[in-house]
Amino acid sequence: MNTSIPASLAAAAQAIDDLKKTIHYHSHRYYVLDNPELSDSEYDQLLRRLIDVETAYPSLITPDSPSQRVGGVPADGFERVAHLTPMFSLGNAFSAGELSSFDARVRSGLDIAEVEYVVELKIDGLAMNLVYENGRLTRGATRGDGTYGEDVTTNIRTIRSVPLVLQDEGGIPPLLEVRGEVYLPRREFDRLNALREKAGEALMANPRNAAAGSIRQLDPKITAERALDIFMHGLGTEEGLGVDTHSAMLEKLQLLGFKINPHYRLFNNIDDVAAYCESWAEKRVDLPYDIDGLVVKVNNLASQRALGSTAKDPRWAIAYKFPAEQGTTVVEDIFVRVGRTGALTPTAILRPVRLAGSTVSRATLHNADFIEEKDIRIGDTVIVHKAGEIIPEVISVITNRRTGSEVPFIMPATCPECDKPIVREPGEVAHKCVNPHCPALLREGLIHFVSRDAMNIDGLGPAVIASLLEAGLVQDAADLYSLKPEVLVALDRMGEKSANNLVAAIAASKEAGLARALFALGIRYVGAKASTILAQRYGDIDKLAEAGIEELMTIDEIGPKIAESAASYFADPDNLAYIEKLKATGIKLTEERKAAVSQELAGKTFVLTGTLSMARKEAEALISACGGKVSSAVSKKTSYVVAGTEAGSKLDKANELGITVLDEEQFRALVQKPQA
Ligand code: 3B8
Repeated sequence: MNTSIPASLAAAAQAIDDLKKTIHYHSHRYYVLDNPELSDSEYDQLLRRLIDVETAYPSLITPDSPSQRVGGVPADGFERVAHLTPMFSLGNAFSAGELSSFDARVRSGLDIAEVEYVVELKIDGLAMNLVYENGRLTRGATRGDGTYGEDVTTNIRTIRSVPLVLQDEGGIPPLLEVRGEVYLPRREFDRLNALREKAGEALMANPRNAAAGSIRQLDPKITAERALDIFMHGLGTEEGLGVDTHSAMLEKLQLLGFKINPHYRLFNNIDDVAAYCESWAEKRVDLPYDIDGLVVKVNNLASQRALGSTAKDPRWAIAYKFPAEQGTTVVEDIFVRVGRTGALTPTAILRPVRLAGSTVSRATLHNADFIEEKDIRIGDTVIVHKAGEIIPEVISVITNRRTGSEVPFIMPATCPECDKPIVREPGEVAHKCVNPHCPALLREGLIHFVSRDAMNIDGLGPAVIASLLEAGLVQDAADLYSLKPEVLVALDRMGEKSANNLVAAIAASKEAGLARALFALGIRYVGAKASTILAQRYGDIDKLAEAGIEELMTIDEIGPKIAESAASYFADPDNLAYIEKLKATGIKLTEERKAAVSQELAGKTFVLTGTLSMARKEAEALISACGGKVSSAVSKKTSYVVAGTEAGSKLDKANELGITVLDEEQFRALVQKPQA
């Protein structure tokens, strides 16, 4: 290899171009195909040579150069960026039966008897969205809230199996948004943790957390040192890819230079899908990376589009999760947390144990009754249970392991945060701090206010909230809206860019709408669902505030507990003053109503059977927009049975009971939805 530095800019440009092409070729063979032609040292020499030439001619360094994989300069924070197409998360199935229900929904939604499914491993990592423009990687972003993610392009470039430039195999798509899962191979996780242990640093809980932590490093050099990897498995916006099935898309992505997980399979019926999923429950331990289940997808892309998505998940894909796992460990301590309502929640600190693919080191103990009933003591050996992402639970104590040195837990008599006495109202399970000025209430209330299902403000984690409170910058959530970047930068670990991003995120949340704002208020029993129903019904917080308890009780799905709690919240002048303060910040406390809510079908119960040309969820939404309810079984109380094609036993039952049966056309007329 020529090792002299080119004498002219033009010669250097040519040399760099040749080197880049050669290195791209070999790096794809090495990192994606796992089939290198060069030894490691030969490859390193090429890279060294490229860096030498680029160092002599820095103006020729481009972001797609393989030299940039070692990481650039540390960032101040991550920019919030919009995905071209939103990224959804997947609904879960925990059994073959739940897969069958998914299959039934898919077939009824598509109105076809047989569906082709593709089944992939569900890599337990971090969802990533990559954008290629004219074949060049221009952006890598985390999933974030699905609409906006964090721009982590510099860190993504350090992952060797991410192509910086696509391979031209019969045409480069002008625009390609691809999705994948970044993960840390188990060996690499063990290696990093061994290093940490030696250095006396805290260990990382599991490969997924380690991958997430590595991607969110502000210093890309640290990311580059960790052998992250990625499997691509999906599409966002694209132009010119020219595929019509998911499996053809995977093959196409592979030709373009992406790494695809090889264990995907096609099936024509759900029983075979379930058998394949179940076969991985044991085989997965032999994989060099963690999976937390499998993903079942409708293979045909047009069918995927036809099925569409609910507010949260696609209707054309589902995650099959392995059944929960149990294990034994030791309760090392029990501590008490004060929640948003003042309720004390005892939490067990466990000796870390690996369950269902992650390390468990805490379990909720709910309340004093739970602890007493199970007789859980500090020092006990216990059986813990974990299912999916659900918080681990203590199932039982192995009493014959007791040594006599175990210490029973006693609920503190005073609040661990404000020292005021703890009370337990008769008939209530929770011990509570009833001090309205307890700092925990405000802190936890703010954490709830900014959380994902509430105002969804990115960059306002518990640590930042704690610093804001400590610095006396906020007295309530409304104060968040007058924070200025100049003030925020004075906080611990807050750079200028993060401060600007945070102020922008807070401002953006003003548009979240009434449903979220209502949920954010944290009115007791008024959860995300009730908030949506109330927002749809009233469209404006002032109208809601005027509705008394009797009126609220007439709303379907709003029970007496919710109605009472909401009515008494809006009867309190302090709360009304607080709402005026929120309004003054510019927060939108109104909501456009999805459908003109005629209450024509109030009190009517519908049963849907057979196949309709609209998705079942859409039919359900139309019914509920008109005030009706949907039930799954036909009874004397059913008002209407809507029968599509191939309606079965429910139609027979309806005829037997003399219930009005509607065909699709009659149904559409009733809910005022003409055929599209
Ligand atoms: C739709 C399809 C989310 C996912 C998806 O290996 C959607 O497909 C998704 F809304 O999250 N972790 C995969 C994996 C994840 C997803 C997916 N496919 N193989 C994964």
